[in-house]
Amino acid sequence: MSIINPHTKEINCKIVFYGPALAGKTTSLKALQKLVKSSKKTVQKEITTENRTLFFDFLALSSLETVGGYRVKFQIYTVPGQVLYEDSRKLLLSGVDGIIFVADSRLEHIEESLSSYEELKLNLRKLDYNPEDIPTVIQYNKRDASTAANLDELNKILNKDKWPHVESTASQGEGVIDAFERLAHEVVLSLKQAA
Ligand SMILES: Nc1nc2c(ncn2[C@@H]2O[C@H](COP(=O)(O)OP(=O)(O)OP(=O)(O)O)[C@@H](O)[C@H]2O)c(=O)[nH]1
Ligand SMILES: [Mg+2]
Repeated sequence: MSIINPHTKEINCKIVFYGPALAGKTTSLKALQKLVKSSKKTVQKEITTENRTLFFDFLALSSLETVGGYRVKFQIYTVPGQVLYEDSRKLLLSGVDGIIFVADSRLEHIEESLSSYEELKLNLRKLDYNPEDIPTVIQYNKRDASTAANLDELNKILNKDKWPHVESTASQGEGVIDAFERLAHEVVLSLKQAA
């Protein structure tokens, strides 16, 4: 749920990177931080991370977009993908305005991506959201891997809900900005529709 601050004329939106363990969520957030900074957009940075995410990583970005004279800001979180942290994942979805689902493109990891996606929908429902109402982009990561499945196959298995999808190799910074901009566009659109 976006938070509107009439004093600072800002709308704060919450974006969550969700997906299975080791799919590349933290790598994507770090790449986003680096790339946005180098293209001179406003960034407040604060990433708290271990090699494996234990609770969340966080990045705040200020967009140049305005809605009704209010500047749009994004509070971006990654969930910990390891199976045992399900409670944290659910907690982090509270108040979400948009989701980047980071899937592992490698064929041998497709089951993990699928069960993480099903868990995402279940957790959204538990929080009384209709998953269809939350703008989502599917980011197919690890496109550089030799066992990466082709996009048609991935979409057939993982994207039955037909969300926009983007290919990425987060470890090389490729596709990460695309995925974020795609989602930011959808989130701003839904804010404008609600305004
Ligand atoms: N080959 C390749 N490796 C990647 C890519 N993206 C991330 N990795 C590697 O995959 C591993 C896991 O990446 P993380 O970003 O920590 O994964 P995560 O989804 O945050 O994992 P959790 O925090 O456990 O949920 C690291 O060794 C990354 O360097 C990619 O596009 N290609
Ligand atoms: Mg992580």
